[in-house]
Amino acid sequence: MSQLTEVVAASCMVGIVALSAPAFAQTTVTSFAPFSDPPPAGVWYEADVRPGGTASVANLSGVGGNLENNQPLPIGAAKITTDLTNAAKAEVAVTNNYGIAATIIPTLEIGYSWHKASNAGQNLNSAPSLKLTFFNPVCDETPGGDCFATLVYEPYQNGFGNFPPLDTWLRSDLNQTVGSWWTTGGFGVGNGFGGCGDPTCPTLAAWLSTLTPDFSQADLVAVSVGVGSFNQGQIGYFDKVVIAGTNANASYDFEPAPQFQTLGQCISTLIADNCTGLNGKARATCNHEQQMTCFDLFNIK
Ligand SMILES: [Ca+2]
Repeated sequence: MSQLTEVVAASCMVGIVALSAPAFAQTTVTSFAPFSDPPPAGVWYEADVRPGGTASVANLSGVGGNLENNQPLPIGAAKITTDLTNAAKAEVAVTNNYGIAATIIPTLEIGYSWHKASNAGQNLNSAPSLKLTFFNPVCDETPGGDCFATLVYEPYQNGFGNFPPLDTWLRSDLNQTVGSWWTTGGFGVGNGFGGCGDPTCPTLAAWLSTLTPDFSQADLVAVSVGVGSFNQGQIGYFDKVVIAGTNANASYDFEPAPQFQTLGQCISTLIADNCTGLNGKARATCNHEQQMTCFDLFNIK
């Protein structure tokens, strides 16, 4: 048994790893749960998938090009699509008790990698957008307030050009001053319907200082990624969603379902392949993510 294999074997057996440990664990997501209300915390689910829209986890092995070779976390990614109808929409989300706006916006670090694929007849502006939904269960906004608002980050409004690059993995890492967001309305401001009435939408810090005090006490309850509606012909991919600076930090890697029937089979493969067998890319050493892959796949913490 090589020294490396011993390290891997020992790590797998005890589940404790000292190599390049990230600030928090990476979670592997192999599918989207069906819609439910309320959804289980921490579970990615089909928050709003309408006719003509699809949400799945794609295996990118063998597709070639930038999509396969530059993906942030091989071998798979989330895939969201719309057909050539305005009604089509595909939005997936994860919910949790992330904390209230006043507390977490100053510390929030949120990012995702996204890819907009070529598709004849598609809307060329849109790309997978990132959404933050805030809800204040005790406020009483009038008039028209429901104490609920979703802030939407659109790549085409954020420095990627009016027509974001096609067939290229790109990444957006956002915080209170990096990234601008339009609002679906609430907390004293009407629905922006995709715009802001201004070339630049407000940052999160700006929203925190301009919306009503009820917003500052609202909980961030959901993080979503979506395409549509009124964005026809989208083939969007996303991966490596990182949510930090909240009460429920997480990093998500979207991967096809494992071909392993048992945890032992998974670990055996990991060891036999010197860590290369689980994600399709050779690496010099087994890093933390690789070592935790089997445990994540079988939901063993
Ligand atoms: Ca992945």
